[in-house]
Formats: sequence, C-alpha cells, structure tokens
Amino acid sequence: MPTSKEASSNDHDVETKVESGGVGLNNTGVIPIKRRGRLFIITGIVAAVVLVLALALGLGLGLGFKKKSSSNYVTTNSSFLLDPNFVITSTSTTRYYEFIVSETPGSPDGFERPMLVVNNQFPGPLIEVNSGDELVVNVINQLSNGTTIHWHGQLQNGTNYMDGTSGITQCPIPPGANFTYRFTINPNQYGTFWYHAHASTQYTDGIYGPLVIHSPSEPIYGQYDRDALVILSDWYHDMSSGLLAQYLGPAGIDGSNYGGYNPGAEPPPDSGLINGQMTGSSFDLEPNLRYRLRLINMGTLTQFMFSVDSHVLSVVEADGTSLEPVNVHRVPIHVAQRYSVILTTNQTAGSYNVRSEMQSTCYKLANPNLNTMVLSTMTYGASPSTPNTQDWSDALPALCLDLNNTMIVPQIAMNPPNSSETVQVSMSFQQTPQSGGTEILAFMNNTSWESDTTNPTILQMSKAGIQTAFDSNQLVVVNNNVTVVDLIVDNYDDASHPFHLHGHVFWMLGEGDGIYQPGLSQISTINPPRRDTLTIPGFGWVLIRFITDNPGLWAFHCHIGWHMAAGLLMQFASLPSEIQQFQIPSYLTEQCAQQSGGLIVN
Ligand SMILES: *[C@@H]1O[C@H](CO)[C@@H](O)[C@H](O)[C@H]1NC(C)=O
Ligand SMILES: *[C@@H]1O[C@H](CO)[C@@H](O)[C@H](O)[C@H]1NC(C)=O
Ligand SMILES: *[C@@H]1O[C@H](CO)[C@@H](O)[C@H](O)[C@H]1NC(C)=O
Ligand SMILES: *[C@@H]1O[C@H](CO)[C@@H](O)[C@H](O)[C@H]1NC(C)=O
Ligand SMILES: *[C@@H]1O[C@H](CO)[C@@H](O)[C@H](O)[C@H]1NC(C)=O
Ligand SMILES: *[C@@H]1O[C@H](CO)[C@@H](O)[C@H](O)[C@H]1NC(C)=O
Ligand SMILES: *[C@@H]1O[C@H](CO)[C@@H](O)[C@H](O)[C@H]1NC(C)=O
Ligand SMILES: *[C@@H]1O[C@H](CO)[C@@H](O)[C@H](O)[C@H]1NC(C)=O
Ligand SMILES: *[C@@H]1O[C@H](CO)[C@@H](O)[C@H](O)[C@H]1NC(C)=O
Ligand SMILES: *[C@@H]1O[C@H](CO)[C@@H](O)[C@H](O)[C@H]1NC(C)=O
Ligand SMILES: [Cu+2]
Repeated sequence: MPTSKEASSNDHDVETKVESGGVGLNNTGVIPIKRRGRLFIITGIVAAVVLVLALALGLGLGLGFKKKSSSNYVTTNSSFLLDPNFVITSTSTTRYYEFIVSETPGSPDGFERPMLVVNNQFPGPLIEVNSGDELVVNVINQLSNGTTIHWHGQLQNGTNYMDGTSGITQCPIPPGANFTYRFTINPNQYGTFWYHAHASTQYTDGIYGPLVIHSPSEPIYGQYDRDALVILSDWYHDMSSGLLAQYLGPAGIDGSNYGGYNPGAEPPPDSGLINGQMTGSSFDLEPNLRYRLRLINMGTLTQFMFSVDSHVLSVVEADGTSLEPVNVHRVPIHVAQRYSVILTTNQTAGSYNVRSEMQSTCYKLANPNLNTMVLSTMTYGASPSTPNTQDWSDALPALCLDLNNTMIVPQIAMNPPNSSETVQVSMSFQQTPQSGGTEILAFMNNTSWESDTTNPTILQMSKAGIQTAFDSNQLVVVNNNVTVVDLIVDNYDDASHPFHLHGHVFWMLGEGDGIYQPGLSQISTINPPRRDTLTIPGFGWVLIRFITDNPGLWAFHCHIGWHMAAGLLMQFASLPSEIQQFQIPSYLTEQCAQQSGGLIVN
C-alpha cells in the first residue's frame, strides 16, 4: 500500500500564503512557503564535494574538454542542420529506430560524469517523420534501473499505452528488457517535438532528443530555406537520483536545513548547454538565407531567454502550432516548450553571439559557479571569429512568464467550442504533517502524486472500468463522455511552473494574478493560442480548454523535473469504456508483473 501523503489544509487562502511570507505556521498546521526572494548561496561544502569529485575523476573543472575517442563515451552530434534531402510528403511510411539506453560517461560542459543516454549520443538521435507516418522505436534498457520513453506532444489517439509515462501508461521497462513503442503520428500534427525518459528524474541525466514532424500542410512549410535544431538545456554535475533524494530530504539541497524546515529549494544547475555543449557549439550558416531555428527546451528547471545579436527573430511556431509571424528580439522558452523562429542571414558578414540566458532569478538557490549566459557563435559570409557583438539593449523581463498570449496567434484560426464542464484545481507546495513538517511535497488540490510502478493507472482502469477507486496518491478526473473541459489551475506558489498536458493540444484562454474569479477573470475565446505546455504565473491562475475525445490516462504535470518527482501531477481519464477495449501489448502487462516480483527498483 502506498503511503498517504495528504495534507490537511485550507490551501485556498492565497492571502495567508502571501502575507505569512517565509516559514511559519498558519492555523491549519501547514507551513506555507514563500519560494522566491530567499536566495541562499550554495555552501562551500557542496563546492568542496564537487571539487573532490572532480579531482577523484582526475579531471579538474575545465580540464575535461578533451573528448575520449572510446566507443564507451558519449558523443555529441555537431550537425544541427536538418537534412535538406528528407522527402516531405503526405504519403505515409513506417520508420524504425533502435534506442539503446545506457549509462555512459560524458562531459558536455567539460566536467566528466556518468550520463544516461540513448545510443551513446547526447542529445539523443533525431527522429524525423512525416505526419501520418507510423513510428516504431525499440527501446532496449541497459540501465540498472527501469525506464520509459515519452513522446512529448504526440496525441496517441487510440494508443495511450504507447505514451511512455511510468506509473500511468506503463511500468518501467526492466533493466535488460526492451519495449517497442509503435504508434501513428497524427495526420494533422506537424512541427517541433521531442522525446525524453518519463521515470523519476531520469531525463535530467541525458535521456532526451528531438522529434521533428514534417508536413506539406504545415502553414509555414516552404517559407524558409534551411531547417535547424537549437536544443537548450540546463545541466548538472551530479546524478539526478542523488540530487532528488537531497531535495526531498529534510536537510534540503544545500544541507542548511533552514532552521528545521526544508523549503523545497530546487537544485540549481551547474551549467547551460546549446545542442549538448557548453562551449564550442557553433552555427555555420550561409548568407542571405532564411533559417528556421527550432528551439526546444529539454532542461529540467530553467527558463531560457534566447536571442541572436543584431538579428530580429520572427516567431512562427509554438509547440507544433504555426503562428502568424511576430518579430521579437528575445524568445522566453520554459521547460518542455518549443518555438520556431525564422532568422535571416542578411546582416554584415561575420560572427555573432547566440545567447541562451538562464533565468536564474527564478531559482530558489543561487549557484555562484553558474555562468547564466550560455553562448554559441553564429557565422556567415566570413571565417568564424570570436564575436564582439552587442546584446539587445532592451531590458529582460524578470518573471519567467511565456510570451504574451496576444503574440501567439495561430495561422489556422480556430475558436474553441463552448465548454460543458469546469475542473478547478490548486497547486501548492506544503510541509507534510506526517513527516513532522520536515518534508515538502507538491500537491494538486490535496494529492501529491506518486508513481505506481507496479500497477499503472491504465491497467487499473482497463481492468476495473469506470468504478475504479484510485489510491490517495492519484488525483484522476474521469470523463465517461466526450466533453469540453475548462481546466482552471490556481497557483498557490510564488514561482511560475511550466505545465504539460499529455495527449492534447489545448486552447489557452487566459491567465492572471491571484485566484480565478468566475465572471471577473478575463478570458478570450477568439483564436486563442493552442499548445501543449504553458507557464502558470506565480500566485496566478490559468484557464485552458480541451476536448476529452482521446481515450486514455493523460498526465497533466509540471515539467520541472524536481516538481513532478515531488508530486506535482494529476491525470485525466477519458472514455473508460474505450480504455477497456485497448489492445494493450502483453509485454506491458508482463513487465508490470516483473516489477511486482520485486526485481526492479525505480
Ligand atoms: C546528426 O544530426 C543531423 C541533423 O540533426 C542528422 O541529420 C544526423 O542523422 C545526425 N547523425 C546522427 C549519427 O545521429
Ligand atoms: C537507480 O535508482 C536508485 C533508486 O532510486 C538510485 O539510488 C540510483 O542512483 C539509480 N541509478 C541511476 C544510475 O540513476
Ligand atoms: C525486443 O527486441 C527484439 C529484437 O529486436 C524484438 O524481436 C522484440 O519484439 C522486442 N520485444 C519487445 C517487448 O519490444
Ligand atoms: C533582413 O531581413 C529582415 C527579415 O526579412 C528584414 O526585416 C530586414 O529589413 C533585413 N535587413 C536588411 C539589412 O536587409
Ligand atoms: C499582453 O499584452 C496586452 C496587449 O499589449 C496587454 O494588455 C496585457 O496586459 C499583456 N498581458 C500580460 C500578462 O502581460
Ligand atoms: C456559446 O457561449 C456563448 C457565450 O456564452 C453564447 O453566446 C453562444 O450562444 C454559445 N454557443 C453555443 C453553440 O452554445
Ligand atoms: C479541487 O478542490 C476544489 C475545492 O475543494 C474542488 O472544487 C475541485 O473540484 C477539486 N478539483 C478536483 C480535480 O478534484
Ligand atoms: C483538503 O482536505 C481538507 C481536509 O480533508 C479539506 O478541508 C480541504 O477542503 C481540502 N482542500 C481541497 C482543495 O480539496
Ligand atoms: C455518458 O456515458 C455514460 C457511460 O458510458 C452513458 O451511460 C451516458 O448515456 C452518457 N451520457 C451522455 C449524455 O452521452
Ligand atoms: C481520436 O479519434 C476519435 C475516433 O476516431 C475521434 O473521434 C477523435 O476526435 C480523435 N481525437 C483526437 C484528439 O484526435
Ligand atoms: Cu513546477
């Protein structure tokens, strides 16, 4: 039996939380947390541990740039341009990939550490398909722990059991076993996507890569000359499993214990990467061409502000939806989001700074060794040189929010249907009474999610049908019929959070400060943004709308790896009668049986 982690609080009182500020008891016995504005410097102890580790590995910081040529070492693909000979067509085919997931040493930022990677590559291999193709990926798990791979943004209509979410749509693939993901790319989906491990915080250690879907029907198809990937990520020197234990443990990530309370401060990263490298990544372009740069944030905690000196960026895609072009100097991109921008190489020939600035003001803890300005070089019409170009002079916004909704206007206009159901939920971080107030977990309403790695909710529902009573660590909203849902999330935390809804493209109708007030809070139903990941503002609300016409169990969760692992996840179970008809592969059920046999951890 999973342990219950319910908090017994009236967590609907925003004012209490705002005013009580830091750590202190309110009258319900739950300690509210003020998460921003309490920057603690990582102690010398952590720095010393890192240094000792580095010395133990025989690699001082900065001495590890040399890549070993051994086959048992992570390699980085230096080619970021998509193959111009890839045939974009509406004729579908089946595309096969083999993913060997293993633990392999690597040093993306010059510091060698064990990484978890696909095919010894970091970032993982590009998957490139056309809309309507069938995708087959045989994942072979050579890790010592179980794993799963999630295909971020794929609708998986009828194949929910291929969604790759541990504890929801499958059990972790046991060490030494394999799992074949097989599904059809929705014929109406195109654009920029990605895949990543969806078990605990594993993707933080390197299991992620790009997934590009082409289509002649994409409105921006043919409006650019070259197509390129720009993968942004934050990076840690320690394995995520250790950091997670520290983060959830009573002493907190910096060991300071905050006078008895761990305020849930996330581990700050050690570096930032562009296309898997901290330094040395470069974009060698040709003059007078239009480049589509596909920005993907594959990070764990960090929102990036992306820009290129002297080049205006025309934003044309958000999470697979083509947009009316809008010119910006910088693009804010939070964890798991994607944007395509068109950059024209029509300035003076030479080299320019490409900037991916880590929005560290939104971290709880500062890392004094972190260089938040992640740089790469873009060159055209000249031989590469060190750019001395200037950053845009306009001020950076500081709140870690998305581009203003008014700038995200889908090219294919669509007004959402009227809603027939409203689901309102709060999200918060709370000290759990059970732990004597020393442990902080994340809650959707009163539920802190825990992955059920032996009996995923899809199996519970396919066996029991609509009567399913889920345990207290699962908040599941069941819809027996196709309905139009308004989902309102009230954020009782002072930080913003990037939330992802699996299996859907939702309409983003509105956001604001405080809690949602029916009739007063402003929403727009005129061609609103459609996407799969949005940022919920700190102490604010959002309202999204979606249709429950996709049968399955769909996670809705914060994509900050630490937060999901702390429980910030709920599920939508749509059309149980169809879930019961699913042709779930027998190996999925068998791998769950192996889990219950106590063979595997994680
Ligand atoms: C390297 O990346 C390019 C572009 O993303 C891709 O076409 C090529 O297949 C990749 N090579 C490998 C070995 O993954
Ligand atoms: C495997 O999982 C265990 C338990 O969570 C953890 O202690 C260990 O570090 C994990 N191994 C890797 C390589 O992540
Ligand atoms: C495992 O891989 C083998 C060889 O590629 C394949 O025949 C088999 O179907 C795979 N099993 C699963 C469960 O994916
Ligand atoms: C470069 O291209 C952009 C986008 O098409 C355009 O707005 C700008 O005027 C061009 N600049 C020059 C110097 O041609
Ligand atoms: C978005 O832009 C509109 C129009 O410029 C403005 O009225 C609104 O306040 C902005 N919203 C946010 C959240 O900044
Ligand atoms: C949808 O709601 C609007 C505003 O409440 C109303 O005017 C309209 O008639 C509704 N449309 C349908 C099809 O019910
Ligand atoms: C969350 O709690 C509120 C207040 O108790 C309730 O109205 C709402 O239905 C709950 N949401 C879910 C998804 O259970
Ligand atoms: C959480 O649980 C407590 C006690 O069971 C209840 O009073 C409160 O309304 C619940 N809050 C939500 C948001 O459901
Ligand atoms: C909703 O689904 C239930 C169970 O499948 C069914 O009995 C009921 O008739 C449906 N209601 C509507 C309005 O379609
Ligand atoms: C999923 O497929 C069903 C049946 O073909 C269809 O009615 C529904 O609209 C589809 N949903 C999505 C999200 O594509
Ligand atoms: Cu979060």
